[in-house]
Amino acid sequence: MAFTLAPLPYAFDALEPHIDAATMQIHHDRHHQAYVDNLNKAVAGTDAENMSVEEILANISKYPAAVRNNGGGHYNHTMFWEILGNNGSKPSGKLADAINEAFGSLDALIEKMNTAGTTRFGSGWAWLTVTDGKLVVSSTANQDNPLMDVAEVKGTPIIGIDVWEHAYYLKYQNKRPDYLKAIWNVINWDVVGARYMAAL
Ligand code: MN3
Repeated sequence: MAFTLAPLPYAFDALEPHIDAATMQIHHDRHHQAYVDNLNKAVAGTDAENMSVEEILANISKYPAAVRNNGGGHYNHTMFWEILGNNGSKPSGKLADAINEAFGSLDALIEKMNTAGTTRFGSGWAWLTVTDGKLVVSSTANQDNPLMDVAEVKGTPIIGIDVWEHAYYLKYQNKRPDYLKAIWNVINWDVVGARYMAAL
């Protein structure tokens, strides 16, 4: 059973003006499609062909780099599209309580995530992860993520922010901090809250 690219769950221009339509279209239709295609090539004829991407990531140290890069790329982008949306939501319920407990406030969490994203040299991701029931901020290089057995901070990611240049260069050029500031306007906190509850 081959891995497939799901359609973007909203229009390409749904995140305007914070994330532009051209970036979303290229990012989803070309970059994510390439991760899916290359993952399928990398697992063809191996045991991983019939595993879920989560199962593969949990034992990623046993696989070649092509599986790590493209399996991570497929998982990370699938989650990225889901946690974005322009619905004006805010953290609520148990997630809001957990954010306040761990970081003091939503603004403090955002600042910590943006520092993680800004200081990640080269390409990678900033993460909010549930680790042993607690919320933790971290970052990874390339397409690594906290589900991988090689990750420094392991757990279940509930927010992942793509800091590869392809995620922001058309609109923000070299200004990664401006992109990171803007993206918090289009986080779908209802989805993040559901991911949090599922991760506990
Ligand atoms: Mn990307």
